[in-house]
Amino acid sequence: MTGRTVVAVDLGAESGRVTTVSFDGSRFELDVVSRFANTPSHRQGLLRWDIDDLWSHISAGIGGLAGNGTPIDAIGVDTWGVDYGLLNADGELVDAPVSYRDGRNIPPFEDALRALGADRLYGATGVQLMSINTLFALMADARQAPERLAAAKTLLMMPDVFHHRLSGSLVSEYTAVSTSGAYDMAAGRWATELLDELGVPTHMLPEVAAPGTDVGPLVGDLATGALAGARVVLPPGHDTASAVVGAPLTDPHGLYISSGTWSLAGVETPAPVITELSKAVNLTNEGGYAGTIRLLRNVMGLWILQECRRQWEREGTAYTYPELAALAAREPGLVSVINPDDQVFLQPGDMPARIREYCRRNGFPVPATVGAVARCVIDSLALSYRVVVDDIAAVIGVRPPSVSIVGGGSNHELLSQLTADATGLPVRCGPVEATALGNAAVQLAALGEFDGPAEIREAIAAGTTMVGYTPAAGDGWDEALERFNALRSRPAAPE
Ligand code: LFR
Repeated sequence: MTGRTVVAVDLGAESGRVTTVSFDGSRFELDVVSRFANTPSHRQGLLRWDIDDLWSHISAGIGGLAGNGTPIDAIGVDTWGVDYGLLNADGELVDAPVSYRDGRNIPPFEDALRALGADRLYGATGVQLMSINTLFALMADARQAPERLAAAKTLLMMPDVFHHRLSGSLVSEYTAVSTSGAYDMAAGRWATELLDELGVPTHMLPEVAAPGTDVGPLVGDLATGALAGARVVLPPGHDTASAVVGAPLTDPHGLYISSGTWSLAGVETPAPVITELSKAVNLTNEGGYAGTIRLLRNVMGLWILQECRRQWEREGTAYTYPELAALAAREPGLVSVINPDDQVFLQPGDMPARIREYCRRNGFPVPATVGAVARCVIDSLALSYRVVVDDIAAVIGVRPPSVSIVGGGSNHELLSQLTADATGLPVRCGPVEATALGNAAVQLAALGEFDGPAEIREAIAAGTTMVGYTPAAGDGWDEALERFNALRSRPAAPE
């Protein structure tokens, strides 16, 4: 037994966690040492992240380990994708990073599509065209706040903003960079020609480092006691990339769904798949661990239900997720469906009202009750996954034979069962902590504990009790799929 302990910091767009992960040569042991909220707020006209608040929680969580008897071998941070911080020549943030949910990206996104076309944008990067991509945020900076970019010496993707605070490192991690829509996935370099054409300066783009890179020792006041010898090791910095490492896939073409605020559904491939068809169905090629590619679709995910819940709370009733699932389960299925990826659902706000308006506009029965709204969202997510299975099958020529759901959404029983029903595939759920496990396992691999993803997944599978769902023979899905596809091919509604 070797016995190593690393710290996995995982920041989602709603909350963050600091977890210690110990590995004794066969089993993982996780201990969440701190949990905190991550709430963007409007400042200077934009929806921004509070990096100092996040850092105070992260450093308090890590700092609390200094007095423990267990030495910490390494620390790594993963976060949501696409967002970035701009650092000046002194290594300080030029200003508070902007959230991808701010509406500022939408005009540049539409302009770039008009000016260059989807072919050029997709062909240059291999990344799903979405308004949230870093590329469009950088265009917004270049247009509205050129001084931000002029003052920037280095752009760091969000995980690396924290790796910089931990170690002084000024590189950006590959999987995080791969979400930017500004990186050429086939060539493995920043898509500088594309950025030039769109008027985005490139002087601040950093060197890109692979997951597993040791970027130096922990520095500063934190480096004391049990933390004195800790290294800062880049995990897959994009939370989804860490979650996919933590997904106990056994089949090479098995579909994973990393289920949380977003649902990231796809397969692992050995190389980017950038074809006419992958472009037509808008599948993204994000970078994975050990040279793999995550060929996936970004589906809006449980965000819609989270926002509904917040609205109902504002109106006076605080439902728990299990309560919402129970209310939804009592409703008849597939009555009204929405396209979760419609732009109208992206920004925070009164989501139940938007869903009702969407159903009215598209000629579906308007969901009147809390249960009916929740059911509409859950059915629609299951249909989205079915479409991903169909699209992946068409693009790679192999139909995924099974589905593995990981992350916080993997304990959502109704959604898991409906995913099995909608796709006709067996579904296995777990682990809930796939992201922290994947993050930690890559650090442990860098320390010599694992020899690649297969070994990592074997160890994770051995330590996880997974819950299985078998597709129920049911009708209605094919007909609902037609309605759903008709919605998806309609142009987005005017705001
Ligand atoms: C999930 C995630 C998705 C990314 C979205 C926005 O947490 O990282 O993969 O598309 O957040 O960054």
